Amino acid sequence: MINASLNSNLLEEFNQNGFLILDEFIDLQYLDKLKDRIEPLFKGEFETGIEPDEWNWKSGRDSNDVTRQICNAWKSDNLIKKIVCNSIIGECVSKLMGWKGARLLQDNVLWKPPLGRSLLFHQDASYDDWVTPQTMVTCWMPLDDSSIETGTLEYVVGSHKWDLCPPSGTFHAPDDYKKELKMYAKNNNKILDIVEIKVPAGGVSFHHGLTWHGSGTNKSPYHRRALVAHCVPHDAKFHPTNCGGTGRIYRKYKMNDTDELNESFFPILWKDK
Ligand SMILES: O=C(O)CCC(=O)C(=O)O
Repeated sequence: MINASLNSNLLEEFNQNGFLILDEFIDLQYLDKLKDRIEPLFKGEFETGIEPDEWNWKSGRDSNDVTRQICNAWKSDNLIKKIVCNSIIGECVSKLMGWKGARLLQDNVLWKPPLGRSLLFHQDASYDDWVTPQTMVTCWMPLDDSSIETGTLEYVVGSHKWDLCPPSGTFHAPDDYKKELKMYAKNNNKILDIVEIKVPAGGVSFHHGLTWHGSGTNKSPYHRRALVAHCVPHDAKFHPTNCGGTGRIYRKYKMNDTDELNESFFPILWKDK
């Protein structure tokens, strides 16, 4: 279903740039089936009967020109679960980050329709201060060919070597999706080297949790859909007190008398033997 092998050159590329693109990752035979799952999800049709944790857009209720996002569709749909909970993702992200294992903290289904607006430049790890260690790596899997015209993901090359900057600004459809990034760069004397990535459907881009990234408006007549797995080390725990970022939603999964991230809500994808 997913195939990848990472060699030392690819690991070096990730360490150098803060991201790594592979043109082939998900078997192409699954792409149409995966795309077919997306519209029903945004209509509230859930195969497992379980509602996802976050859901910013509903068919018929919300404006058409925003990027549609669902968080934790794996709980609602078994095919999406097979992708975002795949052990190959866990093994790849562990190797990239030098971890002994990886756990899914959260997935995203992203659907940017024609004229779908931008997503704010941010660092993924800045949203997970409720987890310790506060780190992350993201596996971004486009289901459609992505390019500058379709509002692809944009990275600031090398920004994974910068400090963590707390989240600020509107995430969905901000007036200027680079505003916070430009402010951070100005205040910290950073030079911005931004690349708009081109990844074919079925490929993957991994990025470090500190890598600044965002995406512009879809100016093409085509839909731009992606599945995303946000991963943390397998032995990450709930932070004892922090509940900022997305913690206001996910701390409800903390069990009594333990800081462990429970396997039922944050599945382990892969562990070194
Ligand atoms: O697909 C996008 O436009 C943004 C995705 C993103 O922010 C992420 O995967 O961390």
